[in-house]
Amino acid sequence: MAILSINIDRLRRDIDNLARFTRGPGPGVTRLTFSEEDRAARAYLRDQMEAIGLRVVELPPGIMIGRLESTTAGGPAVMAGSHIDSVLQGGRFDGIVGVAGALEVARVLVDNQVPIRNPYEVVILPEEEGTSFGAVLTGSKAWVGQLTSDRLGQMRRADGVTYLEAMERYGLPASGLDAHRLHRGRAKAFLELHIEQSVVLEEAAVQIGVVTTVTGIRGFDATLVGIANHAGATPMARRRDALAGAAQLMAELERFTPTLGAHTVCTVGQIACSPGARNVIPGEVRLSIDFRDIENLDVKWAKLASYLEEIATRRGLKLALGQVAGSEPVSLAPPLQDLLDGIVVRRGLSGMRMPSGAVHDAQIMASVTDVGMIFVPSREGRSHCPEEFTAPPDIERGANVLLDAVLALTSA
Ligand code: HGY
Ligand code: MN
Ligand code: MN
Repeated sequence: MAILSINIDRLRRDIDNLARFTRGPGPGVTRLTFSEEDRAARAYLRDQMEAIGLRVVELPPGIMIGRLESTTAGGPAVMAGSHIDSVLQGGRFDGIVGVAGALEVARVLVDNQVPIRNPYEVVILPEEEGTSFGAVLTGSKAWVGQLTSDRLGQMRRADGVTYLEAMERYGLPASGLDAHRLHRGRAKAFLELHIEQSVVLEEAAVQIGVVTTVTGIRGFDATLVGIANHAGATPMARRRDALAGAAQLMAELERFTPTLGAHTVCTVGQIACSPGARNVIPGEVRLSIDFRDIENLDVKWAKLASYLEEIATRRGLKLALGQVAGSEPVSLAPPLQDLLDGIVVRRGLSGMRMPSGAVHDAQIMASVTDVGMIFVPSREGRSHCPEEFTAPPDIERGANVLLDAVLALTSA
């Protein structure tokens, strides 16, 4: 059979159309799990998948699957996909390139009546970013059974609604969670095409990244407690200022983290100060801490945490650290890395193997099947912001690598 290729115009149209499902006002894309914008994006994807004859289902915990049946004997499904939820005021490409890419691959299979031995499934995963319910990778974790129904019943959005309640309001019964769990054996492989979200490919002028390892992550809520007091009447030497302590803690965290390793990163992305008044010394500050590395997370975090405790104690503040999320670093399947490398060479592209500093549902799917990830360059490494951009020719190359991988896995 002649070499097949994806149609970048169709793929770009999907990316543009999906970018319209965003909560305004504000720049970039804000699409939260089980929101009206999420519902509209899913309806769009359902229409696109049904239009080419895929059978579409939605399952608890909010997974959407478009399935193309095997033309021969059947067997476990070859899955490709990613997520459609976003961070607050994020970009148009994160997650979407993998979903739209997987959909475009299905169109190529259908248009060309490609015989496939294994069924092919486009998989759309919910709440990857953790924007609504506070923990990354929630949908994939719940699907493979790493998060229980009880836990989903405790995870709350800012308005107090739990994941389970939001899912039921969306129309998916909580009682179906166990029955629809993804067990080993149901998938032959899971492939995720994704933007790189860093500068490595661009700076090396390489077209395709073949992911070797996906970083591990720990998410913490930190609370720093001091003493609220009068801003005018309390001398500087007698203060227990929680916000000034938080400022020192953040500065030290930035200084200390690189001493732990080349791949160690740590971010405070949210901060809330109480009572938050101009003339009151802050009595309590809450911070989010996102800590990542590709190895030895617990040992490194223990060092950092004890240093943070030391700073708090020196200032007479109490520091409480509660873990809200965590995933281990995962090495992706070597045979799929080899397969992707071979495709890159056969297509005449430049490629390199690389770790991922972002987390991905792929690392959770790796607990039940072989996983491969394809990266395409991000302009200036920008992501999780409205400026996120990947050029169409880069997306086209990545989607063609995905296509060839699906062809290889469904026919082998
Ligand atoms: O936070 C992450 O690494 C991912 O983009 N959800
Ligand atoms: Mn993201
Ligand atoms: Mn993503």
